[in-house]
Amino acid sequence: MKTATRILIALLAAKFAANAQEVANGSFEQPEIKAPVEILTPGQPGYAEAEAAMHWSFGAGAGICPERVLYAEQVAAADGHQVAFIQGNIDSRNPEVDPPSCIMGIDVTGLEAGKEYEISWQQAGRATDTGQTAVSVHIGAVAVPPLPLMTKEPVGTRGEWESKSVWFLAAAPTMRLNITHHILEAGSSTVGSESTLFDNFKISAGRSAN
Ligand SMILES: [Ca+2]
Repeated sequence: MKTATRILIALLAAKFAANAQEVANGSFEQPEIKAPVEILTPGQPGYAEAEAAMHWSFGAGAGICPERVLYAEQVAAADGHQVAFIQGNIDSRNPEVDPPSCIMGIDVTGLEAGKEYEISWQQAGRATDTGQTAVSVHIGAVAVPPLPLMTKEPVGTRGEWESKSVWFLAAAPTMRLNITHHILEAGSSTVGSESTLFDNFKISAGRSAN
């Protein structure tokens, strides 16, 4: 291959990489959770040190968990070996209140304003839960009110993954994606303990809006 061709390919690859849209750590495999740490959640040992590698931010009651452990006790990860979880609390049973403690979020980067993107992921109710949980999804940019992409949609499975997706119109190169967890109906377990697992967030290539 001629040198000029190699340089052209390298330049094109660099340009593509610079524009590539991304949900960083969408499979929650970073950082790898090793003993003595069981899970990564705010206030737990190792959480603050792990924040940069996680890319996501988690409210209290949310975080990253290995498969087959605690919140994911009876579930293999949908992708890789780790998942995210959000556990509701008693306040989230009030439909008028969405406490920040039930939220996880990330800055989605590399977007082109005016193009449409699809965000897809997999979610599962905790296998041992008996109540009914729900998920809301919002996306926003600085000075732009968060746009609801999904509002209190009930989680349809327990202990099994279901595939979900939403489309949004990019308003800026970086937008904040927030996932909010609700308890619609408390189960027979400890009040407010209902949890939902998430894995494998991905984003499509941008398409021109109609
Ligand atoms: Ca994973």
